[in-house]
Amino acid sequence: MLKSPYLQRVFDEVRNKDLNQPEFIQAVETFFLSMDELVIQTPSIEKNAVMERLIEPERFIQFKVTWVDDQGSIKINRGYRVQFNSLLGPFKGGIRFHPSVNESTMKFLGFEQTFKNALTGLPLGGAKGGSDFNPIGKSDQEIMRFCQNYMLELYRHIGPNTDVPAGDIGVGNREIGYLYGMYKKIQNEHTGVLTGKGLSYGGSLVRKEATGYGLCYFVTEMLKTYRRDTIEDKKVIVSGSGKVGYHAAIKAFELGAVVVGMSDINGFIYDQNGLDMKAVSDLCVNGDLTKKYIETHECIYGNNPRDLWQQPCEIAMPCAIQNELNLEDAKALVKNGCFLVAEGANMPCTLDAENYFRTQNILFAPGKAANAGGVAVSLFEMSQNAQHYPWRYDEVDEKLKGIMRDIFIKCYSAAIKYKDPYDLISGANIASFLRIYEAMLEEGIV
Ligand code: NDP
Ligand code: 2IT
Repeated sequence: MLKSPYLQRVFDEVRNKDLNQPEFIQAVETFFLSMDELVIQTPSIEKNAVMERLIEPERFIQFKVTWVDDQGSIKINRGYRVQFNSLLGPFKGGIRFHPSVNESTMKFLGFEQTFKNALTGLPLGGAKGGSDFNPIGKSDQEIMRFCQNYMLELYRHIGPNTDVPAGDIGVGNREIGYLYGMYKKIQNEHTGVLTGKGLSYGGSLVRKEATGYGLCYFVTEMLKTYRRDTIEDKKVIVSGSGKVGYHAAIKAFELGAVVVGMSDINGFIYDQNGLDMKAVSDLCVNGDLTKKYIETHECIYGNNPRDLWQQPCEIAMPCAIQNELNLEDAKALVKNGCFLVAEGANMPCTLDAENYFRTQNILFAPGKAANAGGVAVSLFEMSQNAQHYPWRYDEVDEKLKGIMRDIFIKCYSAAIKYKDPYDLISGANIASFLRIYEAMLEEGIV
């Protein structure tokens, strides 16, 4: 129940209208819960119908992707691009290939991306795209044919100053390469239309590491501010061992943390003395981390990735997928000594898990702030493409650190001013909202 009758009315309306979109409703609810007092204190938000305007995507594109598998069978998938909000800059956000992709997941991701991108302080609107195509078990040729056919429709909706997609779950360097190759063939031009490109054709150094590294930089700022401490010697568990999880684990280890647990779709691995990070590094390259790790290492293993949350740690970094950590998992983490949770994934914690952490005074880094390093370096990639000049590794890494520090300060300052110093969820929502709200008023009713 929201305190502002206006917010409650808008929430009831969207819940009725988008009844079959639970992830989107969840993202809106979390956001509205942070905005309650500010909306009551600021009548112009209602007068300008700001919330109604914010929760409606500017454009929702759905299209058919037809492709042929290696056996010659014709396959049909659904392709999407949701161009959520362009108040601050061109639409920007990743593409996800995963069977769970549908209207609801696309809209929640586009909505979150809008606020995340606002927090970076950079000129970026919010978007997301994807398909229910499942890349697991597909051959390289099948992946290429799918990507090419997806781009055959997507190309007409994107452009370096219109909408710039990137990777997400199931879309990495290989897929971005195939997507970019097809875009270039159709448009006959090399532009910064996708980010996360290979280094040989316009990619940026540090882009592939940026989300995971940025997450650790954000956690470092939190530990310094709230506990006058560092990540050194802290026991960390990281779920997911893809682009985000792997690089978060590696950076945490480099900074002196003890990475005790990781997971992938097949299960989890846990060693209270710390995983062998050289082996993790070698195995993550080809996927299947958990299955292969247990062939050569003694450790605790379970075939349900969710059971990772039952293992003791001090810092938990959920870096896999939405709603991977529920109330029961949250209780187990707290009981076993976890004092900080940092979201590398988008909305990995359910709303009741998030609320439980709050009641237990757990330090909590919301995804839209803590995982913004990836999209920030994407903007650096766009800048390098526009300049036709690549930046050095240390230059990009320093800029990433600066951006993560700034995001933390923005969230922390807004939390102090509008809620309480520990409420970074509200801090992130309010700080990003204020930037978008200012642009909305200045750009008029469009
Ligand atoms: P990847 O596809 O590279 O990796 C996803 C990882 O999660 C894989 O290791 C996968 O296992 C694992 N996984 C999937 N489902 C589960 C599950 N239920 N439990 C445990 N592990 C699971 O994706 P990314 O690393 O790019 O994205 C991960 C998250 O981070 C997503 O929420 C994404 O939106 C978010 N994010 C990504 C950014 C980016 O730049 N890539 C930026 C900001 C946020 P397996 O390999 O076995 O399938
Ligand atoms: O969720 C995200 O921020 C991403 N998948 C990265 C988006 C981007 O445009 O780099």
